[in-house]
Amino acid sequence: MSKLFGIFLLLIVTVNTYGSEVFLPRPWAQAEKENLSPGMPIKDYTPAVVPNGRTATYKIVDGVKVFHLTAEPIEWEVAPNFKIKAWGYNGSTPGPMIEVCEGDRVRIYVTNKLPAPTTVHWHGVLLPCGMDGVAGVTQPSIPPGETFLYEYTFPDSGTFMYHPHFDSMTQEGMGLTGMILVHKREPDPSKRPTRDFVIMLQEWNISVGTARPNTLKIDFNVLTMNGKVMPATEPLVAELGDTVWVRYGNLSAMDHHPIHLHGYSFKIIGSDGGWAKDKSVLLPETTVLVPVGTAKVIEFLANNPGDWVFHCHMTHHTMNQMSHEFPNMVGMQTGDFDKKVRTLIPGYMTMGTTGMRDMTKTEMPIPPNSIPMLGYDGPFGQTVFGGMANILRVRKQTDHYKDPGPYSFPRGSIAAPATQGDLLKDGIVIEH
Ligand SMILES: [Cu+2]
Repeated sequence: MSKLFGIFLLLIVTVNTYGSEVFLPRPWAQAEKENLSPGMPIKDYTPAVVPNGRTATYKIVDGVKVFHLTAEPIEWEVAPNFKIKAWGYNGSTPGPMIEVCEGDRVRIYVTNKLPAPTTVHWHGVLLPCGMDGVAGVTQPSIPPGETFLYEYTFPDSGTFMYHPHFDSMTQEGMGLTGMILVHKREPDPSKRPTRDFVIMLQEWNISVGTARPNTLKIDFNVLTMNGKVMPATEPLVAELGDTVWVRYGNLSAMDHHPIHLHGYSFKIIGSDGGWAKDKSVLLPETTVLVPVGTAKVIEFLANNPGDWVFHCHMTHHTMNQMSHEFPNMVGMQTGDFDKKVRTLIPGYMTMGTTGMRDMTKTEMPIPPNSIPMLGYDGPFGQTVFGGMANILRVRKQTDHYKDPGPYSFPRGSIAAPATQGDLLKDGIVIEH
């Protein structure tokens, strides 16, 4: 009897002391135990595409994928004739995308070539606390000139990000950001997305004619997708019938970006927290809000050919280096004011009286190294539109990801001036 009581007591003590250790699942511990061999592109996953960007290179050492990130000051071209003095990883902002498979073990070396201490936080990745990269809380910061090593196993597929967790306002604001893609191991390519695009959203305050982002400001005049503004953004190319994923990450300082896609209805199938369990119950959307510090994955079937813009729907985020101090000129009657001023300043023109279109005229002299009002020139003219925007080109046939150029519209399918006959037929009366 006393022996039985002893066992009972031991059980209670065991459960109380080690209960949480035994029963709470730690995904990374599970993944470490499984000890899978490194996931391979094509065989295990279809590599994603980073428009305007790059995928990080790695080598495999004893079954571990080894990456090396260097945080450093860089010169970065946001658009032709506009280079900024940013901070990046391995020469770019955002840094190269880290692309791995669920169950992959990685060793990531981080070299600090910045003038300040830094760390790297692996945003959204479920990993042991000591690898979380928070300066002061989980590790000492990496001093300038030093290299730290992070080592962990990715338990889950998903869309994650990386960025410093030391003076984040300055360091992320200067451009230290990057995406992490962890693919599901899927041997059957037909069960994978056909095209998988990755876009990091960032925002910058850069005064016209200067090159250094001002990270102290909380309003932004340069809004980028993968470090570029439209018209420098590389179009996404898809073929009719493709299942397309677009994965957005947002490491802007202050703004959530509602990214709207024309011509399609899509579903938001994942975030940096995981995947939707049942896609059939998801609400169809045309705009995905990507809040600061999140990633969102959208899925759609490419069934509508054409050139479809997608862009942040905050209209100020689709204007390049617009000054918020510009006087409000809309509706102003200038009379013969321009003619009079031209006697003093040849070529003078009052701008902005009908909106922002005047500013996009290419003959306008602009300060060196700036993109004030740089807009997208399409086959039909100027959109007065740039910044956090891009185009999805869907075609019947594509040459992989090669830009097919502007869409050739089927005859008679373009909005055109109404004829007298049209107006008469439908009884439309224009009042003069
Ligand atoms: Cu926006």
